[in-house]
Amino acid sequence: MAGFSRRAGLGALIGLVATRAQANDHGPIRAEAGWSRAAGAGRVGAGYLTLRNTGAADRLVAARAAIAGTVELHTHIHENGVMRMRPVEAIDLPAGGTVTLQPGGLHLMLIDLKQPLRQGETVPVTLVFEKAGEVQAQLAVQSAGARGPGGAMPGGPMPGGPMPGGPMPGGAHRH
Ligand SMILES: [Cu+2]
Repeated sequence: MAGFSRRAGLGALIGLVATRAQANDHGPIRAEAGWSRAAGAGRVGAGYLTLRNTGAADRLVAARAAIAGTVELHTHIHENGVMRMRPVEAIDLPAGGTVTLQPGGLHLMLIDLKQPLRQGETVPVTLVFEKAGEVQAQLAVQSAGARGPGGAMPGGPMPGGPMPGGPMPGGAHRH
């Protein structure tokens, strides 16, 4: 009898772990259409994606990636006609809402790249939400001058239109 209950307990534990893993995959928040731009090791890279929330209001509070020493949450602000980046504490995701991280706006900043971001590769990123916990995202690396995730963009140019002052040079992500 003792052996039986031990096995039953183990089964329950495995069941619990499986449920938790499943809850992560099918949680209220999905990260879609993630992309990045090619960048060299030691440099910084940017991460763009769309966050879809089918649950309660939440906040993206952190992110990490094996490829980068640090991942920061950034936004762009216009200051005297110049576009600058600024770190933000969190990115709000309204209940049932969608937030798009895109060039010229909110983005992930992959700082201190341990390996180059190579065009054609896909880089995994872990997003940490205040309530939903961790959500996995994939960034498909585009060319260094890409404006969008390539074939995944319906209707052509980015909704925000081209960046004032033309394409963002690699140096635009200097701090
Ligand atoms: Cu940035």
